Amino acid sequence: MRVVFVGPPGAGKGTQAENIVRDYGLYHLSTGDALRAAVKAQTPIGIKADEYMKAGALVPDEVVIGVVVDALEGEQAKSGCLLDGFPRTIPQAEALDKILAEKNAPLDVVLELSVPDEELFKRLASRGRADDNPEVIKQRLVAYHGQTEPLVGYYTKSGILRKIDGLGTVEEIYDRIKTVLDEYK
Ligand code: B4P
Repeated sequence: MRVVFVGPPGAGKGTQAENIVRDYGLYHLSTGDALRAAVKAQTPIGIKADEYMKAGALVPDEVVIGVVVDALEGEQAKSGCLLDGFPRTIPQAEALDKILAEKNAPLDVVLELSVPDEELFKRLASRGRADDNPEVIKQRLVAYHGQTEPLVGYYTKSGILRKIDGLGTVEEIYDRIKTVLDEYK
């Protein structure tokens, strides 16, 4: 099963991804985690990504697509994966379609985790990561609505989008996710 997780910053993608990969045995690729690791290690990609992440902007497509191509080099796409926070733009979605088509391993489902902006502000302010201050959160939401939300139309057209209500406890939301994913097992 190949799954994409789309949702605004703080929607709980990372939180729910942990449950999903544990129960469904999927390879987990979080571009946010991969980029943060690259920043920490000060690799050339990390040095480049850092300035964008600090400002709440998306890291350029060619950088992130490179990370994903490398990460999916092996059998992960064939045996099942959860792409968490990728794609985040239409060009990224088109690149992913191409990568997966070459492997003859198309996406099964795209989960859109939806949470209103007011709630996202509350969650992120209490998390306190380096990019969680109010100004940067505002920028990340602008980037989400402008660059990432168009993916909802893109995947609705391909007929694989499923919307998940992201309000409630972590357990309640995970139950909604399981109900959908069990259809694809
Ligand atoms: P990500 O690492 O993907 O982070 P995120 O979108 O902020 O968070 P997520 O939705 O995973 O929230 P979480 O579970 O942690 O991206 C970080 C940055 O990397 C981006 O801004 C961008 O610059 C860059 N980037 C990544 N991918 C990219 C791409 N493809 N293209 C370009 N740039 C890219 O939850 C947040 C908080 O809410 C936690 O504190 C959690 O405890 C809490 N929470 C979760 N569920 C809850 C619930 N049900 N109720 C209450 N609180 C909850």
